[in-house]
Amino acid sequence: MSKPGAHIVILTGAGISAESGLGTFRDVGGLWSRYDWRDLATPEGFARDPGFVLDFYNWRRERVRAAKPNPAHLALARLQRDWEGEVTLVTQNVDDLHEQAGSAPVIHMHGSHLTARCAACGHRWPAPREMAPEDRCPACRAEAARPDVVWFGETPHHLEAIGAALAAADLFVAIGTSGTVYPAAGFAGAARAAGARTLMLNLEPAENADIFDEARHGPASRIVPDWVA
Ligand code: BJW
Repeated sequence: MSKPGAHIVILTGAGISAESGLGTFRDVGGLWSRYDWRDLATPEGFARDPGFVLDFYNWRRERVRAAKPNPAHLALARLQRDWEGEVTLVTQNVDDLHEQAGSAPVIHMHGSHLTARCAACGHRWPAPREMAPEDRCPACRAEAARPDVVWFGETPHHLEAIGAALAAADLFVAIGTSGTVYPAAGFAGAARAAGARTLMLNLEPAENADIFDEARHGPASRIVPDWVA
């Protein structure tokens, strides 16, 4: 842990939700080993075959709606509530398991499964159970409904607020993320350059492991509560 009053910035990835039954992307059997991300997680793939992409997200949204937070999410919510300093929680995940666990606020840098977005006017609304290519935006009526997630080549959300938190961090902790996708994979380096200590909590060493001062390996449901305790 860190000294009382310290500012802790936490970045979570798919690994924290793995034990809640949601698949990761790059592990053996992960989503990107079974599906081509160029077809499913790029604006070009969506333009080529919107029905295929929406079906993929309809299936994943259904799984997210059924998922429950695990002890790692609950431990972070406890930390955020009880810590005497500031805790900035940034997630790459598009599920709502941090919120279900009681965390607030949560910075969703890659968007959310639970909202839809209009590709024409940017309006957001609660995602219906099934999205279809002919869905209209409730604000501008364009046939341009898309999942409210950040695909490759698109700019992640809230980068200014995240940058400010990294610059002020005393401790940066990455949990359940492979350290392969930028800009998130660069956050540990940015925090360290600004003087923070860096800690990785992951099943195995991440791609960017050399940036961390300390690493603890194991399932998030065990190592996160152990760290918070
Ligand atoms: C456990 C566990 C357990 C398992 N307990 N741990 C060349 C070089 C550098 C960058 C680029 C490049 N070419 C292109 C780029 C940019 C590109 C990028 O980084 N590509 C790389 C792949 C090379 N990035 C982008 O395009 C981003 N935008 C961008 O850069 O804009 C430009 C810009 C930058 C800065 C300022 C302004 C503008 C956008 C990236 C969007 C990523 N989108 C996705 C899909 C979201 C929607 C959806 O869910 O479908 O986001 S892809 C996917 O990867 C998803 C995730 O959020 C993201 C990260 O994955 P994550 O969370 O790390 O999961 P995994 O599966 O990789 O890792 C899980 C880890 O958990 C593993 O290590 C396991 O061991 C561990 N684990 N079980 C603990 N029980």
